[in-house]
Amino acid sequence: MRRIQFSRRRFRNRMDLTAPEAVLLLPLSRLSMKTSILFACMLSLAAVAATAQEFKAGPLEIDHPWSRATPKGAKVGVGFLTIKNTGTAPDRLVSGTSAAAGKLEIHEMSMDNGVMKMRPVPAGIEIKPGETVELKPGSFHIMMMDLKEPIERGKPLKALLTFEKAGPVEVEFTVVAPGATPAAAAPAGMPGMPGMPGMKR
Ligand SMILES: [Cu+2]
Repeated sequence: MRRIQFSRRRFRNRMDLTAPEAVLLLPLSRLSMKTSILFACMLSLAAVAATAQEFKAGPLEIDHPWSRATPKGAKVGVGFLTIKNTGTAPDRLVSGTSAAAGKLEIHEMSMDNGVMKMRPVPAGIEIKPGETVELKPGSFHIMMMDLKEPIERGKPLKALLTFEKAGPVEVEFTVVAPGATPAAAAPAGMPGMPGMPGMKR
């Protein structure tokens, strides 16, 4: 009997407290929700700004160059990007250099008797007018050979890419975690590509 009275009193006390509080809390919670939505928007904008970098060389648009962090002592790194040719003449990515690497090579990965292999593409990559060529895992990529130091996550990597007609253009690779694929670089619905393991040189 006593217990019931006690709990009832507590219940009433709580109700008395929550009634005015509820009035105060409603706009407060709305405000915090708005703030958190705004904050989320700001965060996603920052993420876009960090990954969706665009560089121009004449009629060529180079979109979000990205690379993967490498373990200590690793001698090779890899770079990916998208090149769009908005012009009327074909062009060709022929070479590149970077202070971070001894040399840059243009490579292609392909299946050879069920084994993923990569090979240099000395002639470079052609980008026809109106065409978009994607350098991506499992396909064309820029191989960074003889790395001077490991490629560090979050530390942009500068390189100079040279096109046959558009000439040289400085780009900056966004560096993601090893094995990671930036969302911007992997269109929805695209199956995850296998990384370097299993690849023979
Ligand atoms: Cu390669």
